[in-house]
Amino acid sequence: MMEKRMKAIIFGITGQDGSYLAESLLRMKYEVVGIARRVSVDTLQRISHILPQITIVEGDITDAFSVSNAIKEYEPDEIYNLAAQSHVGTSFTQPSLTWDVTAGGCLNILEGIRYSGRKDDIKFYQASSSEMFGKNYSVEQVPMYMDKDKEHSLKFQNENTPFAPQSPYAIAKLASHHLVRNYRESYGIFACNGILFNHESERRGEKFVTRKITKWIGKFVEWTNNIGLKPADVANSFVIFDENNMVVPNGHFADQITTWTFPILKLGNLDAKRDWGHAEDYVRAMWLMMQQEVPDDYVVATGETHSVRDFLDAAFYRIGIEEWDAYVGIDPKYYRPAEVDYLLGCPKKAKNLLSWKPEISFTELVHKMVEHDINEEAKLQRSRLQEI
Ligand code: NAP
Ligand code: F7E
Repeated sequence: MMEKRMKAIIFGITGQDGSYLAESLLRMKYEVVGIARRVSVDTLQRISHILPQITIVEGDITDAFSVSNAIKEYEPDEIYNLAAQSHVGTSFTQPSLTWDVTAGGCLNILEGIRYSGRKDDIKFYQASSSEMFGKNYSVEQVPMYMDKDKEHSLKFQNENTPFAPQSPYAIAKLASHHLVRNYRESYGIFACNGILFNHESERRGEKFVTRKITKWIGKFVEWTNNIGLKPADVANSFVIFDENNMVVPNGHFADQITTWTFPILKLGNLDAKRDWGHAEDYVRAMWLMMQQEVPDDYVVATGETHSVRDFLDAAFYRIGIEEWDAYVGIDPKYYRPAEVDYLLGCPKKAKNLLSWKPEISFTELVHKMVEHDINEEAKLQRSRLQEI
């Protein structure tokens, strides 16, 4: 007898995680249905290579009818809610939209499951976030690495760390987090929260700090190629024109603006620390949570923390530049009204109960992203030249 194929609905399939999760489920022979909203531009780029293998359904997570209709029509075994207005900075300027999508959307799915007539046959995954911890952390006294008699305090967040959200995004995620727990306890729905710490990739949205940095590096390397220099050689010869914030190699002039100058990278808070992993590792954890007998909430993280400065160090180092200060300017417009300064997740529970561990290190992550964006820019340049 033919074994029944598992069927999953992914809300947020066009996003970074949605694309990796869809690929991974297809590899496991799932039938994949993706809900994508109608927008005036193409949002299917991240999944263009797998489009023939998946079913895309038009729907918006804020529209309760399209959500419940999709759940009724496609009768999934698993539902992954990855849809969100996921940019923390944007949540300060569009709090109401963030609330509707990031909190209301989750409620629409939970209600859709509750009234689907199959509530006991559907497993639900909610994309919770380390942002919910906000300024909070737990502290543990641990032995010093070299001197076992001495202790130092380790600050971390795990499933027991109290939440103290610092942004409209985090508050909306926390509302969803509690809704998931409440629907699990009230209606016996298999619903779990993955409290995922930052995870990035070559497909990361370009407004997040990691990708913003690696995209800039990709463009910068292409520019240095065009003027016949290596990135590290520019470092020895460039000057910065303050008024324009342009990189200009010595002996050239700012009025030769298009060819000989390049805008510096403008960022906000460089001291924020994040626990950064690779998205491919993290979608594996999502699936593992859904294969358990009992639904539960899990922290997914690497257990390491790095500042934005550390990311810059590793990214610039990849192109042979050790001193990057002059290439990076601070623009207060990227500061947030309230910041999350420090995130370091303790993934012990996920390691013990899901046998999950990340495979891609921080340095590998940075290098993968930098190399990808250098190659992408080179490809773009070639296609531009072919058009001429
Ligand atoms: P992402 O790239 O920003 O993707 C978000 C997805 O949500 C996109 O597919 C987007 O569709 C969709 N979406 C937005 N508004 C929608 C609406 N009204 N109706 C239907 N779909 C809508 O985010 P990600 O990095 O993949 O993250 C996936 C999820 O995990 C998000 O919920 C995020 O908040 C959460 N999370 C992410 C991280 C991280 O570090 N990446 C950490 C913790 C939690 P469009 O393509 O049309 O915009
Ligand atoms: O900021 C600082 C910024 O926007 C990281 C989302 O996936 O992870 C993500 O949220 C840090 C912050 O990610 C710029 O102030 C400096 O301290 O890349 P980000 P995020 O806010 O940590 C969590 C877990 C999620 O759930 C979210 O969905 O970098 N920073 N300069 C900057 N950030 C940005 N975006 N742009 C800058 O120019």
